Amino acid sequence: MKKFLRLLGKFMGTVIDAVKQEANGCLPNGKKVQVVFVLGGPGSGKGTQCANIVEHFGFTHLSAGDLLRAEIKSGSQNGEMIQNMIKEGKIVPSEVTIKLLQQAMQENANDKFLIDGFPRNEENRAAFEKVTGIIPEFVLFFDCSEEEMERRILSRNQGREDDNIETIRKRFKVFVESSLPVIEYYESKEKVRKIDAGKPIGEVFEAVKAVFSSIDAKV
Ligand code: UP5
Ligand code: MG
Repeated sequence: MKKFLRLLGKFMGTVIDAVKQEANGCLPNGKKVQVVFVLGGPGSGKGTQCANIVEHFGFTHLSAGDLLRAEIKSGSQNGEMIQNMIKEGKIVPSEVTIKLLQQAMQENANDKFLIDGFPRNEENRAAFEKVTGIIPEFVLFFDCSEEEMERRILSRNQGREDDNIETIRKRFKVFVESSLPVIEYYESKEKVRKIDAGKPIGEVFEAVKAVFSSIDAKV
């Protein structure tokens, strides 16, 4: 009986290692990281909730949009192209965004990352997986009506060039046509944790906390 239990324990350990391996990946410098993708429409509250998650669960927040905006400001040779794409609500080529995300993960001492606003289309998703080998632990999806997202963005006042009604409509269209299929893909892999993001910030975070706490309990 003891021998059987020992063997069972060993087997379970191997299974757990395999599962962990599947949800992780390596960066070019060999660093192993754990990644959660945070997805949802424009203004659904990704950035707001990521700030809360960082405080409570020790992740580092990487907003793909913020990294691209920083790239424009840095005067990089891609800056003008990125700026034009963002103004039109279009998706910047994968290689640009993936390079920025990879660099940010390598430069940061943490090994747990929230990647906010990426992948935005199937090509982003497949390219990231191919280049980095990283499979997300899970995908947090903030589900919110367009009416509410529009209201939030229009009252945000952060001076973002894409926060005007014309670009907002384009961003919504790109989200439905290109980004929702990514969420459907992860749904088929049972990786999506869907949150009702139309509620007040505190209530949304309660739901988010429940997701992260159950992960913590498993580790
Ligand atoms: N707010 C938040 N939660 C609230 C709540 N529950 N109740 C009431 N108000 C709430 O929130 C938006 C506003 O709503 C804030 O004022 C907040 O206080 C309030 P925020 O947390 O900022 O929402 P978020 O989902 O982060 O909205 P954001 O506008 O940043 O989302 P987008 O996905 O549109 O923007 P992102 O920066 O990710 O991308 C911008 C552009 O960059 C894209 O359109 C694209 O052109 C380009 N891009 C790429 O090409 N590739 C990428 O990988 C990423 C971006
Ligand atoms: Mg944001």
